[in-house]
Amino acid sequence: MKRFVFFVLAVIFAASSFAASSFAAKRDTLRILSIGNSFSEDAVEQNLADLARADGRCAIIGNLYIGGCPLSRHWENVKQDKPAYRYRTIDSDGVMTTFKNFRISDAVKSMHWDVVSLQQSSPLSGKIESYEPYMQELVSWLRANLPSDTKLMFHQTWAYSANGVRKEYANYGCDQRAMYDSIMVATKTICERYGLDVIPAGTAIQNGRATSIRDNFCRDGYHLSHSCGRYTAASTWYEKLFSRPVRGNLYRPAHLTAEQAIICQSAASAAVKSPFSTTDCGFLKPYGNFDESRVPEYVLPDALLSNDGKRIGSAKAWEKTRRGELLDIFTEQVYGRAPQTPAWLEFKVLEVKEGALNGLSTRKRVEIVFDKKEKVKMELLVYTPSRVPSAPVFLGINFFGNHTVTSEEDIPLPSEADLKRYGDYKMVGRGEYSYRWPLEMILQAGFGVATFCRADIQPDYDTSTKGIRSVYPQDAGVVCGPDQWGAIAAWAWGLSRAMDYLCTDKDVDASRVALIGHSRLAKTALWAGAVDSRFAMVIANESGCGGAAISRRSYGETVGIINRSFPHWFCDNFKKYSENESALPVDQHELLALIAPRPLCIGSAREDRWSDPQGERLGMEAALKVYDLYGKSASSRVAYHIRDGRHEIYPEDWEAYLRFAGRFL
Ligand code: GTR
Repeated sequence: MKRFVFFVLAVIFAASSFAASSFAAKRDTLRILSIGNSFSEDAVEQNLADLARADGRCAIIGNLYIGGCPLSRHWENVKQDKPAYRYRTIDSDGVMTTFKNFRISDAVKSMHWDVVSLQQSSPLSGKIESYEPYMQELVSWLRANLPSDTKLMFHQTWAYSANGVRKEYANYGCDQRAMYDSIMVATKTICERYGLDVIPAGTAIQNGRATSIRDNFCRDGYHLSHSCGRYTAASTWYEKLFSRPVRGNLYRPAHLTAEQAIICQSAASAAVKSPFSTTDCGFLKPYGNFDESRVPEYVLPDALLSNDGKRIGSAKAWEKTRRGELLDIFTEQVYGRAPQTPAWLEFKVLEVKEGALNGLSTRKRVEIVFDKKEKVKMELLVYTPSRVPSAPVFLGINFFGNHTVTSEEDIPLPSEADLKRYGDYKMVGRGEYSYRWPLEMILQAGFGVATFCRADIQPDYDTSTKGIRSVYPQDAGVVCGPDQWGAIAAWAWGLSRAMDYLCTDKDVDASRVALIGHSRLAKTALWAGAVDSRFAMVIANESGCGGAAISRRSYGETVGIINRSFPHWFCDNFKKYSENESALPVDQHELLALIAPRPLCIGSAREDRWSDPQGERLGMEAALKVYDLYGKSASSRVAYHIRDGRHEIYPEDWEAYLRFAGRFL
């Protein structure tokens, strides 16, 4: 088996690989082997070969991958000649091949490498004591087994996002600068000790963080984003290895603007010149427009003009033609297409507790299972007022887990398996977000609350290998392509599945379920309310861009900014409208109109200019046209709530929302 794989590999690399070349003499083609983990995957697997090709060069790449692999384990694998790697190769045509169960020794022998890189796993990257004796062993083994002209290098990895949530971030006091500085000390020491050249991706990322891209280089707090993050690391590898200026290289992946590409290239190039300390590359300009006088002139799409140019003049015509047209456009161009209600759905009531919260509530924990293998299931926490047979309920997603919305000790913490399923999720303390869910106040007002954690449905980073998006197969063209659902559509789908359960709970009046959400989860509440008319009301607190705010205003967070910072929230088609809002076939007032004639409350905070309070209010006002179709009093079902202060949801917001809900439910 081992021999066979080796043979296949040799054939794949054939033409360009075995003509021995010296690193110094022949730089047009470089054969690069990385002994790494997911951080080398981020750096070498996506853009490096393309950058080389755009510059008339060729990078042949091998990445020996084990997720999170530290130097100690690489050395163990060498000693035991363990077939422990996923080995991914990119040949001279840019074709990627994956080999399972691969040995370092086979990869090392498979071709005449120009460069071989080593790296430490990120939790240990700034811990110099963790490098030895493995570095010494690995360097001497590699030197003994590689041709003398192969250059050994060290891949300097990056510090986590400042607000990173990985638990190992604590190794650095959860301080990005401290992590960066210790990586510099460790990599400089190691490179000097073994006479290695450094590939300074860590410094490149840090340089980039001081530009207008800011701390948006990681997709989950530590792995690089598929846009600016990976591009910056690959640019660093390119300039360092090929000794070619990366600035001006014409290759840039989709979703990266020309301006971002030059910033990433500049950050990389500066790092190659000064690998162990940051360089100010400039490019720091206000991120987003906060100046009302710079809002461009725009014309809002007319919600009451159908695709074939007919004027919609009645609620009946709206429901018959126009509503469906707008839903289709939002699905295809903004949020993406979600699968149907699954044929197989199971509700497991895990616990019913009478008299919870000092007697105020009946509390239930309900598991909703979507697939027979139970790969994805969600846990709904439901509070209904004690001894009320059929109560109205607020349904909303929480950010960090059901245990964070309440201090009750008997709500289980997420298990290790849950955290893994969520994708290296930080455990947030019990009750830490209870101020966002004033349960007693809500229950005393006669309402229940149902909530689940966003990551239970879909982790909040750029992945389709976890969460519900990984369960629904990329089949039948339903969920692939540029209208493949993003995380907001996935979370909204989860809200509908929670509703499926609520319809079966006798303590709940399913005709009086109000959706509520804050921020990204307010965008989600709006979309869920638009798609699923079983929801009787929608309350969107500070939903901003992609929520209630008019996109054409380009104020605060813009379509371009949100697409680059959170590429996974919307479908790929939405990327077409970055810096190009006037081309959008819809604007967000039409999303709000899709909720008509049901009650709708839009909430803003004055200091939350990022969410564009004015744009949220204008969105709401422009939606009234559709409510008006339902008669004189219909617009009284729409309300706008604004308070002083910053982006948050406080009990005082809930007071306003409870008053609003009390009028209608
Ligand atoms: C911000 C994002 C906003 C908003 C917010 C949140 O970083 O730019 O669109 O959704 O996150 O969800 O907290």
